[in-house]
Amino acid sequence: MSEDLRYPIGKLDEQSFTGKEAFAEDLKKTAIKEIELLPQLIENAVLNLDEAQLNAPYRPDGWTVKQVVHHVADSHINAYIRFKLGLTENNPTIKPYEEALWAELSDTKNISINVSLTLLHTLHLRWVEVLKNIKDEEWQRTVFHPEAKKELTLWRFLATYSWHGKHHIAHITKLRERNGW
Ligand code: NI
Repeated sequence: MSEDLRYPIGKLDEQSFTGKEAFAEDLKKTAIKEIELLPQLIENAVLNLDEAQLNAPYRPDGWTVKQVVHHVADSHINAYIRFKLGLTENNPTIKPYEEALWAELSDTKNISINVSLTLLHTLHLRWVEVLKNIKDEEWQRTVFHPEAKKELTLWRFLATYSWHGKHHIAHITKLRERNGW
């Protein structure tokens, strides 16, 4: 079977965690730990890459390594806000965003990935502090996604974002493996 360059760890719904809407302590701890480790793991994934390698697409017509790193920061800023909205308001409508267009803006083009790595380290400190203190029953709190037109639980979001970090790190590590970098 040929390698799936776009979904190297599979899609979210293929992950065993995701179908389980019921709260489980062990799954929660694993997912929060993965989110906690993400900034260090993505930093490790790009270690010693040079400028040309950072500007290489992780797959044909895909984002560059640089865009992937800045995208993870973009996405997780939104994630943090979604959790805080969901914890403090009753089924608030969240704001989808055009991630492909965000990845074309000047900050993604012109700012060093070190800035987004630092941002991820600090952002995840605050985000994980929030996650660790969500009470068992609060995981079933919802936000409303206007494009999917459905209510999504914070529990579902936890699965989504633990997968999301691993998904993008694999884009970078698999690219390095294929190229012997
Ligand atoms: Ni993404």
